[in-house]
Amino acid sequence: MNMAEPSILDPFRLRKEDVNTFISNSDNHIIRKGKDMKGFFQNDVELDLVIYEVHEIYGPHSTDMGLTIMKPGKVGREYHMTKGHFHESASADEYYFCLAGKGMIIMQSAKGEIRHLLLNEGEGVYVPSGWAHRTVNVGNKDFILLAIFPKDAGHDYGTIEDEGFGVIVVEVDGQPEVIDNPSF
Ligand code: S6P
Ligand code: ZN
Repeated sequence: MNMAEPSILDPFRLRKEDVNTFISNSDNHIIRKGKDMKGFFQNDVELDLVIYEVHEIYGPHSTDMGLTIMKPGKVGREYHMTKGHFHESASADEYYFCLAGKGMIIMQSAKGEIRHLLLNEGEGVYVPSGWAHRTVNVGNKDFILLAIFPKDAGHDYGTIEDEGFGVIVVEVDGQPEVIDNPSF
């Protein structure tokens, strides 16, 4: 996260129709392409393929927000997914709300416990502190996810980049299935 000044926000309602308002107020824009995710999927990924984008708004006080927009698609049998991370701060938990599409949140604790939750439009998920989290677009349209997290959360990408999650999400007969990660 860079050190840009926090934006001061007026009260606002965020629906899927308001995504462009969020984007035009964002303080930081991240684009993750295949070349940023080498080694994350079981198969090789096309280097210039945009997998997802994140628009962040730095709140003026204790929280920041991230809006993740994930393109539908697969790399081999695996659905598009985020890199996934632990938070650097041991106490940083997070709330996710699905504004559009259909996704799955994979969570894994430092002890190795694994949970996966399906998220449809209008549904939310609580990510407790100490759990790594990854988002997977298991639908056939953009998956749009709002995240709210403490300013000091930080991202520890290294652990997941090195070890991965214990499960992957693949398409089987047109449906998402969570299976053991053969590379874990
Ligand atoms: C931040 C929050 C999200 C992710 C975003 C992209 O704590 O969990 O905003 O940053 O979904 O995922 P990743 O793993 O590339 O940061
Ligand atoms: Zn997070």
